[in-house]
Amino acid sequence: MIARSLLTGEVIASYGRQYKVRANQRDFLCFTRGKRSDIACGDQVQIRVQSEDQAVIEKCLERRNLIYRSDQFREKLIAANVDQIVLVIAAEPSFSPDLVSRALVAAEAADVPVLIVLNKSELPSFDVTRERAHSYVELGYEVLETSLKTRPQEALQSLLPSLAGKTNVILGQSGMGKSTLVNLLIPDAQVQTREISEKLDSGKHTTTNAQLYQGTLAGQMFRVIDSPGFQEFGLAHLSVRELENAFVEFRPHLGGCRFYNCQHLNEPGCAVLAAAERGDITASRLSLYQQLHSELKIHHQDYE
Ligand SMILES: Nc1nc2c(ncn2[C@@H]2O[C@H](COP(=O)(O)OP(=O)(O)O)[C@@H](O)[C@H]2O)c(=O)[nH]1
Ligand SMILES: [Mg+2]
Ligand SMILES: [Zn+2]
Repeated sequence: MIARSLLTGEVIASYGRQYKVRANQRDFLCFTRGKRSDIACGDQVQIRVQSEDQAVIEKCLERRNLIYRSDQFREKLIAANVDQIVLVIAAEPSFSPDLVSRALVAAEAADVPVLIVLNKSELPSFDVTRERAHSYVELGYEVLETSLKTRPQEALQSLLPSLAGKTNVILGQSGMGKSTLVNLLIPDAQVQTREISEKLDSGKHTTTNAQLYQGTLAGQMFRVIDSPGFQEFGLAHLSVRELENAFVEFRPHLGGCRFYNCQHLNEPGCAVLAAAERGDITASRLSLYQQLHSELKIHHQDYE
């Protein structure tokens, strides 16, 4: 590899401000120039080769989509250019409906389909979980039940058709079974992780933000991006417009409000509030919308 040459590659792992980029079937440990940290696992980037295994990211190419969380102060990029979000939830530890709903809103805002995996189906408390998750089915989301630990082969059979041929990013709170799922889908995941982190400077211990794995099962190719579990899921970066559209069941009512810039909080003649009044929108979803609205960075509606 000629030093200083420019290559295009894909970010296959991110560790804070360091990245692993695969270009021309080789892996490079990459840094960004300056303080730039707006690069995500799955991004296509242009790198300038510095040595046999190091390079600098010069440019991030245009993304198809970006999954990220944010609060008032910072943004946490999760993954870019994905085909599907696999949201893992379980009976124990019990999942937070608030976090799940926020992840669903993030998915809709990025226009990425979601597959919900209800894991630990063999546990006695599973019936309660299924009931609590029923609202997602009603919203139209695909929900699959698995017991990744006790019935892995069965889980694979039901999951594979939905994952094959796609780049899937796995999201969920910790303890739900994300790593169990990655290890089941990618039997050599630990080897891939080791290979990727080998060249990282061992003196500076870094945590992995996200990592992309490639797998083949039953002749089907797919990719999986593993991400750390989250305890919070802020969406402060959305506009009001993006937020209202991210609630799938709001969509038929948007445009029916008396005021063109209605924010569906307490305005007279609001079609969303009227739908909630009739029970077409649940109280918990409306209150999540209003909570997220209060957390937005920009509160004005940008209509052109
Ligand atoms: N009972 C039960 N435990 C499971 C199942 N799948 C995973 N686990 C366990 O749940 C714990 C958390 O799993 P892990 O994959 O590390 O979750 P993560 O934090 O989301 O990555 C581990 O002890 C797993 O063995 C399941 O289907 N049933
Ligand atoms: Mg894990
Ligand atoms: Zn309204």
